Amino acid sequence: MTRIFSGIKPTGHLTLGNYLGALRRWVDVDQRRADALFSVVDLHALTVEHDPARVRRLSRQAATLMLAAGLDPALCTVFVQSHVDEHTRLSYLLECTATDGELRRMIQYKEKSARARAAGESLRFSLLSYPVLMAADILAYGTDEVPVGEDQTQHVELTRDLAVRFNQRYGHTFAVPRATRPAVAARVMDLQDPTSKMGKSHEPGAGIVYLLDDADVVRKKIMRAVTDSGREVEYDRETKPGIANLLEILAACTGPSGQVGPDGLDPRELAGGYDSYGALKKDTAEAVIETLRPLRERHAVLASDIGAVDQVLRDGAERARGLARPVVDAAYRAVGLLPAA
Ligand code: AQP
Repeated sequence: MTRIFSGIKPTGHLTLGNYLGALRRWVDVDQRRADALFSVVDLHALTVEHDPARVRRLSRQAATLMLAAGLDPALCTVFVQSHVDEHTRLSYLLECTATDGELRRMIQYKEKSARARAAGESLRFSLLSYPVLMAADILAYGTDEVPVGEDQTQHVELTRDLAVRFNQRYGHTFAVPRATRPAVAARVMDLQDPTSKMGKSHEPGAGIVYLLDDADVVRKKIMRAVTDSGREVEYDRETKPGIANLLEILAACTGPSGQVGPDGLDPRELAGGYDSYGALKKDTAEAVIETLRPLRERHAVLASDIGAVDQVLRDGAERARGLARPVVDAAYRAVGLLPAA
């Protein structure tokens, strides 16, 4: 059976980008067709300055939202990365496989390090090595597919390179995974700056729709979205990034029969139905509100029984450990480390 792994970093409140670019597909498609593991990858939240209490709170909230979105522990494994030691054990071996040059070429590293430097902040070494830990997350489970948004595909490419290099040097140890992406909304952009992605750790959040925003707040944010010059509603990411973003969001939130479907409609076709920006914004706002409504309702129920969420995470970690340990032990033996007696 195909093995799938993917994760969410608890670096902020989950956004519409996380949902449309990743989470919804995990729920609608991936957990039903494969042996899928979904993780709150909390170690990745430590690569930048963070408040420990906030990371803890956001980790639990992310897990609760993943379940509220429809991940079903009877169908898939939901767990917290730091509960399974194999991730960090394997990460070190992969650090011994990766090169400094290939890590410095990662676009996310370049962007985040430039932002940190501009703010006069020092860089943590883990910001550079983070894609190696991500590779360990994936390779520890013999993963075949990694469903991710567009911004993560380069990291999955690196994971493939490391797996192939390791296998060639030390003998076949890892499955070589591939990235899969949603057909639309692979990169949801910030409503106030449609040339940069909607990122959960970006401040301030006026251009970001959070999954737990009230309907009124969602409506306001979308109605105030920055649009482009001209009045034609056309799908063109280059010349009309604001309108293209709204069309993509609308497409992703509106299935052919008015239902939410895994891949939604074609944003180009939708553009033809609008002769004003205002009407497009209004429909987009309502589509987003309806898409998020069931998730918000289930979140309220789950958040009132956090013991049940913690139990799901305990069971998930136990299963994940059982899958990862033999793979990571085999990697330790392959590189020449003496097995513990
Ligand atoms: N704007 C987005 N559009 C589409 N997909 C997105 N994803 C994130 N933002 C968008 C996808 O969500 C999954 C989980 O993301 P992550 O938690 O690993 O963090 P990230 O990719 O670094 O995204 P964020 O939310 O913007 O976090 P920060 O601000 O901390 O960097 C991934 O599959 C991602 O592709």
